Amino acid sequence: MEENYPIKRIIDDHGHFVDSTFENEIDEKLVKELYYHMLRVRTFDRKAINLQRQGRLGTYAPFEGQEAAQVGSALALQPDDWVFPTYRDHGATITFGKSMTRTFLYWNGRVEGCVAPPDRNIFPPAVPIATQLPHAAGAAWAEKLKGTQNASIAYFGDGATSEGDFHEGINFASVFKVPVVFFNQNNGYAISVPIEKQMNSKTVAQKAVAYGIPGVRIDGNDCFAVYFETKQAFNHARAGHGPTLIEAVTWRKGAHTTADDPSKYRPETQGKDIVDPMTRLELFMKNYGYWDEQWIEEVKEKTANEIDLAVEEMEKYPASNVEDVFDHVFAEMPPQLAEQKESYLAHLERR
Ligand SMILES: Cc1ncc(C[n+]2csc(CCOP(=O)(O)OP(=O)(O)O)c2C)c(N)n1
Ligand SMILES: [Mg+2]
Repeated sequence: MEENYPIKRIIDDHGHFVDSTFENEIDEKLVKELYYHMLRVRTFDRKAINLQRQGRLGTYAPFEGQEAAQVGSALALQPDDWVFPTYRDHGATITFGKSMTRTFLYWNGRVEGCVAPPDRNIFPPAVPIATQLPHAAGAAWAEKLKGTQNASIAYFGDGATSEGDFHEGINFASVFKVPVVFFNQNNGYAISVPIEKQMNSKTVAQKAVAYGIPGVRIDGNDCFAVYFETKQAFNHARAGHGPTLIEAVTWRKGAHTTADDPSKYRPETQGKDIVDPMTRLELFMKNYGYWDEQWIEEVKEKTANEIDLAVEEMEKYPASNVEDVFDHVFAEMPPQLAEQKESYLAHLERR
């Protein structure tokens, strides 16, 4: 089965073309767009970890190492598409247009952090694993019934493929032939569980066979492979041919969250041979004459200023309020929940 799903690459680890299919579509605009967004979200990610360490942000889920997968796929979307992210996909949502301020607010436990800009269809991050797949299929179905060209993308991890919602979402999307892209980031682990203990299939992509839809396995650290394969999957969806399952093979460089210590379960040397996605793009830019020192300095400065401003904005909000956890679930609070809220507030009072 693994042989049927070779990992597709456009550039190699040294930033040289290995597949020329899309060579004519790779120009300065696209290269700089990919680099700019990858740099921007990586800087955001590192800042968020620092803020958490300083006690200025709550628990945070970092995505360093997955920038090519998240940015490459987000840039393949059209503005009216729907995005269903997990707690690790803020690289994708920020690229698609979610504000950095609101993304910080989410990690500070503020409900405002779940709000997307009015001109972008971005759902709040799904923390319950795989629950966003049926939602993505449903939104795509609605677009199909309305007769639009809009599609949806569901982001999810390798661990999510063990959940019932993964199968329900993909089966439904396949049966109703709805325009959705199931974008898997296989980063090797579901918290401390390595993929070999998660499943007996050798790839995630091969699971597409069971639903009669295309399955594609790509190098998730090659931003070009991600961008062009996601675009193809969207073209397929918009043309009325239904969903695609994409497996982007990548690597989570850091911890599962800031509350996790990967040295407890990941061998020290594991992943050290994987070339960082930004390094690969930098090498490509140097190899093919796209490297522009002055422009790089400009985007670094622009990004640093943007992030400082977002932190400032975030810190103007009041601290998170535990009552929000109870207050925003139902339009009218059921008695059991009211009781739980009261009892929890009394507990805090006693403490
Ligand atoms: C339904 C459900 N079960 C368990 C958890 C606890 N949990 C949080 S993250 C996670 C691992 C998910 O791994 P994966 O899908 O590979 O995504 P990654 O974190 O690697 O991006 C688990 C089990 C949860 N959030 N929801
Ligand atoms: Mg994972």
